Amino acid sequence: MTYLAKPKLHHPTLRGNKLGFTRRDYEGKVSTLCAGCGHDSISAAIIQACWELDVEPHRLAKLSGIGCSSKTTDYFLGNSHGFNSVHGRMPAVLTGANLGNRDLIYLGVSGDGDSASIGLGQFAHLMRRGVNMTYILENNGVYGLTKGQFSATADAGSKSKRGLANKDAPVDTVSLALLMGATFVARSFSGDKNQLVPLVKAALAHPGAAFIDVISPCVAFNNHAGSTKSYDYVREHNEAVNRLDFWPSRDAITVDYEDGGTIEVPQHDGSVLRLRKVHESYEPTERIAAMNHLLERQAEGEIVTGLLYVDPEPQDLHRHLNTVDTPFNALGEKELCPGSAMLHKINESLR
Ligand SMILES: Cc1ncc(C[n+]2csc(CCOP(=O)(O)OP(=O)(O)O)c2C)c(N)n1
Ligand code: SF4
Ligand SMILES: [Mg+2]
Repeated sequence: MTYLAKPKLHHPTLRGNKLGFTRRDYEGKVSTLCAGCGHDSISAAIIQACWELDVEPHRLAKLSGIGCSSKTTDYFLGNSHGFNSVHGRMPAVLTGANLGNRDLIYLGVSGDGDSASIGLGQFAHLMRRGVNMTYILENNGVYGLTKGQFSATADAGSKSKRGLANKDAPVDTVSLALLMGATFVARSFSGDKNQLVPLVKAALAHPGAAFIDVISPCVAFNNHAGSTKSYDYVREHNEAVNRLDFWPSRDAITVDYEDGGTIEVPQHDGSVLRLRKVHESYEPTERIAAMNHLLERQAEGEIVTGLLYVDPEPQDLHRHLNTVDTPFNALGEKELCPGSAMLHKINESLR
């Protein structure tokens, strides 16, 4: 299939967004993943979210590591910047790119092997530094690309395709992201487009470290009875804490919910998150409450999904470092090399 180029023709009735682009303009190459792989549904959600948000493709940079999940950046946003890095090293490359040009929208895509094994340290530091980006972890509990070994996110007791039970405790990337200081933390399911698309939109608009763990079944190696990352298992154990709507600006709010409590979280840029609570007591702006809820429900065997935590006043790496508003890559030699007198002054101030 890979040698078949996608046709570029669009049906004349396809609707355009504010920029005049159709949804197809946000697609990438033909996917080479297994038919039914959850990762393809996540790519479709990213395409939909970027189209609905009117993202200018040249303003977005997508970065990934290694794995079936990390290959997906080739299958969406074919007109955006892209960098497929090495295994577990996407966070460092993304951080460097973000420091060099703060004006782009950064989207990191990774797998559970890429993030929770070889890349665990990088993952933790990306979150604690508050790098302004959206990190989507396509979580299937196995190393899909290397033929289905258990990954570090596989639940204890979960069975492999050949019937062996996993004995090790899992790394819960959502708990870890909360602990490390990410300012937007969510979990979703590749099979729930209605939940996932607004989450991706809200994460892309969030001016800080946004993390979405998406359970994404591997149909080749982890979709059997006994697996806790199969389509059937996730459908049966999925407990949404809330349903999210995202408005890019305050003026556009037209919908009012009738049932269940709602909470509105205004963002810095004037956009608004509106959450319909499924669990009345759930408070998404309290980090400790989010961690407690997650652990309590996990103990009951539930997979909690939805927007679990958001900080309406996030700070990012550039704020921490007090960098100038102009992206570094747009500064000239004069600003970057202010001369030996200035260097001397800086050195003196540090003595
Ligand atoms: C340094 C290094 N070690 C090991 C590998 C082999 N390898 C390739 S992909 C992968 C795991 C991918 O798993 P995951 O990130 O969960 O992606 P998935 O294929 O499941 O989407 C491994 C171990 C590698 N490419 N590079
Ligand atoms: S091996 Fe698994 S993760 Fe990889 S493409 Fe196939 S179904 Fe998807
Ligand atoms: Mg995986």
